[in-house]
Amino acid sequence: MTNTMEPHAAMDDVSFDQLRQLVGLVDHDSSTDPFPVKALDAVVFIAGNATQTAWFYQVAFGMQQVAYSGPETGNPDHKAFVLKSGSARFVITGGVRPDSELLDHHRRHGDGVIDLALEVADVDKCVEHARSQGATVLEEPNDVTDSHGTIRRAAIATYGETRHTLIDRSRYDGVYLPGFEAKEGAVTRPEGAPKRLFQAVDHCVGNVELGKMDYWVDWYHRVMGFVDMAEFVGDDIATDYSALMSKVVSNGNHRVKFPLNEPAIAKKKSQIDEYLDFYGGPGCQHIALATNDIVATLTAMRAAGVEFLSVPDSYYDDPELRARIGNVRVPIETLKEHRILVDRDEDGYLLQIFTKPIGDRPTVFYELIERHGSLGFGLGNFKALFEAIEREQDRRGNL
Ligand code: TYF
Ligand code: FE
Repeated sequence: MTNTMEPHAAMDDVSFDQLRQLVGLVDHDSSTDPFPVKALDAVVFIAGNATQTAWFYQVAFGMQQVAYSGPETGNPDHKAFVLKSGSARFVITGGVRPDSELLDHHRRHGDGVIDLALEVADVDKCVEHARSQGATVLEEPNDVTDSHGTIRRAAIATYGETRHTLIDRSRYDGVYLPGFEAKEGAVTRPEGAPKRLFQAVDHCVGNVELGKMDYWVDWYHRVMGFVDMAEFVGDDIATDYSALMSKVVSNGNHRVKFPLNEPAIAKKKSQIDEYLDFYGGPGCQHIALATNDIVATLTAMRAAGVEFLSVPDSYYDDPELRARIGNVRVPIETLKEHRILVDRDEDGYLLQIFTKPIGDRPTVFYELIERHGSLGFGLGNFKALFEAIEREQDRRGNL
């Protein structure tokens, strides 16, 4: 153990300045923050077969396995694979023993996100504040130690059966957490492949029940000191075409952004209702991955078999879009070829594209996002995007 560790252990070789551009950071004074959050520590998934899902993220998302916990390391209950891409960390877990609680969770919800773990400097302060605001504390602050040092951790409940584990890793220099051993995966990177396909997690979206969006927005304000981000989908857009309402909360410097969706009454079953039905309640709907080369990222993912939503030619041929977008890094013909969406606001522009659901249930999917100054979420694309999502719902037999 040395005390010369990086202040942001999860950052790796992605610098703070790169992150500023990649995920749209703003300046923030955390000294007055009741619940200062440094970063998203990890997105923790449950999978019906973690062994194969970890393989999928290496092959299709270009992630690198760095650590492992399981029966071979003294953890008979479940396996857990730790994967990295830049500052992003995914942990894929799956039950081994038939009586593992993870298997009960999986029976209820299928593959999905069980934990949006947050790196914080002061676990006790955060838990004390959360408790004072009525949050459910699932795990009291406690120390876990191994030869690499000590982690202080706790956990609070958020929407559905999702949790936020809080982790202070400032006194720890191991590869992930005590109980894990450093272990690379067996997948070899193809010759000439990009070093990585994405650099950071941009945002993680939660779907909550009808009428509960404002409750959860207020919960993130009160419990975690999160602030509103400008963009949201209000009643006007909801009733016209989106079939959902959405608001975005973030920590002070926007490093951690959590949009929250609820279903809206529409002609057809809302995509959010479809999620709630198939997931069995509220949960994490999509994770947006920040890339600085969306064309290269999605080309590599498509080659590995990942399927993306498609918008029609008319999206690109619309003179209004062309006028509004102006010049962007990628020629519009290239955007059209790859079906990449583009949006511009007063701060800049962004490029984005969405995968189809990646598992058996129509629940979790991914977004790739390349930001150039824009702090938004692609509001100008909502109509085209939601029509594309509804076409997929129709193919699944939605009324
Ligand atoms: O995160 C967002 O707000 C955008 C748009 O079901 C979006 O990615 C919102 C809801 C949704 C799909 C995409
Ligand atoms: Fe998104």
